[in-house]
Amino acid sequence: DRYNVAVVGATGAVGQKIIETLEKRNFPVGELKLLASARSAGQQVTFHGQTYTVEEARPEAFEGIDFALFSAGGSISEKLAPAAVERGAVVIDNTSAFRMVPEVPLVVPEVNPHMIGQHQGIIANPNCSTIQMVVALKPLYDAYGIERIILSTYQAVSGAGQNAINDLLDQTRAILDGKQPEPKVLPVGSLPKKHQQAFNVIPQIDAFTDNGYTKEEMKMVNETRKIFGDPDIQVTPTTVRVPVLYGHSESVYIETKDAFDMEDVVQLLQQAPGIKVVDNPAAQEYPMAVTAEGSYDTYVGRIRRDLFHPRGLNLWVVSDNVLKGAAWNAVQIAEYMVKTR
Ligand code: A2P
Ligand code: 11C
Repeated sequence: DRYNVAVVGATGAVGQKIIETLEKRNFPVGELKLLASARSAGQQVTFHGQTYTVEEARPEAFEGIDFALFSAGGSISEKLAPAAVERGAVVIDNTSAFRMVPEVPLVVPEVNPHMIGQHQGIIANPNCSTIQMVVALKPLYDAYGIERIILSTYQAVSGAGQNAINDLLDQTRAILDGKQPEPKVLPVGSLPKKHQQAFNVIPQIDAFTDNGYTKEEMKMVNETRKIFGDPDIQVTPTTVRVPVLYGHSESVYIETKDAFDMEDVVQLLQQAPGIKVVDNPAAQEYPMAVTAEGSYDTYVGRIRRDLFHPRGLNLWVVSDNVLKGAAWNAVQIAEYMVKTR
């Protein structure tokens, strides 16, 4: 069986990786539609040696499509996802548009694949920084329960799209040439004030909400609770942008409900799907952004018990934000649906 697939946002940082992932995984693609804004209509993309032409995303483009993978921003999903569903497609949406809608499953296949079957046309892909954290915490959640999570992120610019990648490279080049960089994108593309990202760390990802936390931080709170189906987990996040192109890193501290043994913790992590443990301090081995770049796995290292809290545990969690954090998680959901139908 073959499936007709539409990629919405095909020219973007995530869209390009979706196409690459479909190809690498040999996903049974029948017809392939590459959709973006009118600006890129006509652009050509190669897939399995064949040339495809990018088209403008319009409701009619979803005629006959089985899977529509969206990553063109929330407003495009709000407008076009219902049009795709009406035409019989299953939408796997990378944006935040539908994540917190109660009827929409918010899925990470390693954590809550059982939710996929409950979809009513739309399945939401969580935020990249949430995905890698819940993959790492899932085996520990199941074994010991988790009472609270305190975390800080070190996020790559690719999370903010292709323009943010280009701008970090431009800024870096300008500074190396002894020029003053002119920041154009970060911290928030849609807000007028910009900060230098090259050689700098910015403690703001997305806009601030009324409670002093950013939208990115509130995604980590709300999405984590929804994915675990546990409204009581306490999550306190600080999300930060660093001058890295690909790969989000996270310092994650948890307090479990039940007591744990450190050897068991390491073994549970080693055996869990989607996780690679890299944790050998004596050899200076631990996950880094460059370790994860290009990989589908979530890397965990620096595993150590808190010095004071008996049920406190520290982890360092790294994953490729555009792969497991977006493109791969979306294709993985589609693969799961194909396998279980
Ligand atoms: P385009 O390249 O034509 O602007 P990124 O996250 O890297 O910024 O990518 C965003 C993706 O969303 C791009 O593929 C972009 O296409 C697409 N996009 C932006 N605006 C629209 C729109 N109005 N309709 C369809 N796709 C859009
Ligand atoms: C970032 N996590 O790294 C953000 C981007 O909700 O899918 C992810 C936006 C989203 O900038």
